[in-house]
Amino acid sequence: MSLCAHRCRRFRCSPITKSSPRVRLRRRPSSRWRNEMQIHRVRGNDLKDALQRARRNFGEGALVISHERTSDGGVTVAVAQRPAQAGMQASTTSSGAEPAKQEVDITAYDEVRQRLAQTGFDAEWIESNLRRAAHAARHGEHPMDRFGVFIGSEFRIAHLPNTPGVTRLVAFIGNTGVGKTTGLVKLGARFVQAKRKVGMATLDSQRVGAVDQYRGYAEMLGAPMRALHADETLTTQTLGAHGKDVVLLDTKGCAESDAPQLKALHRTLYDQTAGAELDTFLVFSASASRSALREVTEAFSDLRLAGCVITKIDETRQPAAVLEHILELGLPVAFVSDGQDLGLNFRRATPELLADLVLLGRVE
Ligand SMILES: Nc1nc2c(ncn2[C@@H]2O[C@H](COP(=O)(O)OP(=O)(O)OP(=O)(O)O)[C@@H](O)[C@H]2O)c(=O)[nH]1
Ligand SMILES: [Mg+2]
Repeated sequence: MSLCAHRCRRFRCSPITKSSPRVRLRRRPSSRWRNEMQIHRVRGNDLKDALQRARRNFGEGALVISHERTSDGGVTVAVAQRPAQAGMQASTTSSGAEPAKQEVDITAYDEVRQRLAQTGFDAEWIESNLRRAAHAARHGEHPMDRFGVFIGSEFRIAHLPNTPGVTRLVAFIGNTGVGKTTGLVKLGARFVQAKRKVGMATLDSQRVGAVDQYRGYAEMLGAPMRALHADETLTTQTLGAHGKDVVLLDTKGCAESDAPQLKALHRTLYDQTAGAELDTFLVFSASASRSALREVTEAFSDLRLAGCVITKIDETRQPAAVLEHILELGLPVAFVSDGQDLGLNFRRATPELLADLVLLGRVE
């Protein structure tokens, strides 16, 4: 087993993917919800293996609430654990006396605490998450390993369906200049490399130069491109989606003014029976402020999002605001972009990569 840069052993704990990839934003879960129940997702080679791991990590009293098969043939189980149970489990493995009342010891987590402060997390977030991580610690586990695994498994990873005969319309939405167009082109390059039939379309047709820029990228990828006007009905025909595996739909920045049009787009596409499915991803810049993140999320809160993309992680060593925001929303992460280069720097999100971001402020 290898150690990653923050001494987190790669292991098989990962966020569960819901059977339906689309999610509604979970707006600010109340602290009551958080305090009542902890949900953990544990992955194993098969159901038996996953259950054994869950039992080992979270105790006999943890309640299995769901299980599902993953694309690589494994199984992920979701288990619920009440804080009292977690406290009991932590203490039974140590002294055994007064289990539920005993406070978990986090004095060994100073190095983790310092790392998290450097990445920009605030003290309250740090202490509460250190406690949650420490509750499920196993004997002899290094605090950095424990926290890396814990926090990686707190993120949800976006599911990217690939159904033969169904065209996926992948739309990137978000604030101006966050990297929507660049991200779609990088994604397009991955699809082309994987020999998928790619189409491109843009709703950003009013801004000077935007259509020409996107057309240039489409030519570079060898993909046909459609420029759509704001009042155009968005169908598989107008989007040029027929016969394509995927159509990459660019949108214009400035969240608030896009929202009505995108809501109409969702309605139009969901009403259609033609084989096309829309996956909308909200794009966040890693250096965005907490208020900007809240604003854009609010603007699109009625949309059914498939997940989010984090861009520009190369521009900051303190991505705490965006990571906290995503965790709070429970929004699945699809990709992480760390550079301007179109051919590189667009990675599929994984629990390990997100743990790197939390603990190091960068990906390795
Ligand atoms: N450093 C860095 N720059 C990026 C990244 N992604 C995009 N950019 C740059 O950010 C700038 C804006 O990118 P765009 O893709 O045009 O952003 P957009 O969201 O489409 O912008 P609008 O269409 O104007 O709303 C460009 O200079 C990109 O090269 C990234 O991951 N890292
Ligand atoms: Mg753009």
